[in-house]
Amino acid sequence: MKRTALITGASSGIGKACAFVLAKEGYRLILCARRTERLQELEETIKNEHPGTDVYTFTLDVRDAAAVQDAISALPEAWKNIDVLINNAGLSQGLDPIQAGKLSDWDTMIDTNVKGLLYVSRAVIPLLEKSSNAHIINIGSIAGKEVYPNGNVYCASKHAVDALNKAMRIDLLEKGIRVSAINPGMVETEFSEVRFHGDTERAKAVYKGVDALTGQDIAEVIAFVLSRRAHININDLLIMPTAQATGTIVNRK
Ligand code: NDP
Ligand code: 8X3
Repeated sequence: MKRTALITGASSGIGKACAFVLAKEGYRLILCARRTERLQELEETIKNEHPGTDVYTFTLDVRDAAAVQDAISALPEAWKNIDVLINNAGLSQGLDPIQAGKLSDWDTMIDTNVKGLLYVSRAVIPLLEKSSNAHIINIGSIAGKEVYPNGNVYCASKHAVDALNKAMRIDLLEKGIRVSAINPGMVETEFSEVRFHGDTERAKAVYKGVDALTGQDIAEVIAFVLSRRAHININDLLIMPTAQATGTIVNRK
């Protein structure tokens, strides 16, 4: 029987790459994000590239607790058997010292990366409990393993994801639900453009002279983690570009 995966933040970057890789692996896909048009285009492209893939999309802002619960409750019966949750939706806003940080940036990061992940998990876990092979993948970051200058609140939000990943594994142990953290270093996606509020030049400079990871690189690792035999849980992976030693030490050519 085909497994069904729900991916948050599927409209771009790592989430979008996961959708393609899991479609290739034969998964049924539930894809959500805020940008509806992107999701519609994605559904069409996946169905063209991987004919026969079942895809269900819905627009969702993970910061809205009521909308999250309503969307999951409103899933058609055929889509209520969820085996895999990929908590990927997330972002960074700003790169300022803590004494100059913008409160709205802080709220957005905490509301999305921490509270959003919790809201989605709370709504989806009761459905995962019905699966005989359930797995939650939490997308953390190198920023959840170390703190770098001006990373303050983003790093705190990803440290929270690290803690929640561990907490989920404890709380869900008796349910047999696997929980894995995937913590990437630098991945070239829309991440920096979002962090710098649309300043594309500043965003491009982040990846200049570095062979950064791609969404595809991360998605392939996730597919590997998901495909282990049921008694194996890969707890926690830190995946860096070869040219990146820490959050800030990068070998640029
Ligand atoms: P992208 O900006 O390319 O993708 C982020 C995705 O998150 C988009 O699909 C976006 O969709 C979605 N998203 C953001 N806010 C919300 C929201 N409020 N509700 C629903 N969806 C939302 O970046 P990445 O692919 O790089 O980021 C994916 C994850 O990977 C994030 O959690 C990020 O922190 C993490 N990460 C990224 C790294 C990198 O270097 N790129 C490294 C380590 C971790 P939409 O705007 O349509 O809602
Ligand atoms: C994204 C990677 O190094 O910008 O989580 O924090 S970093």
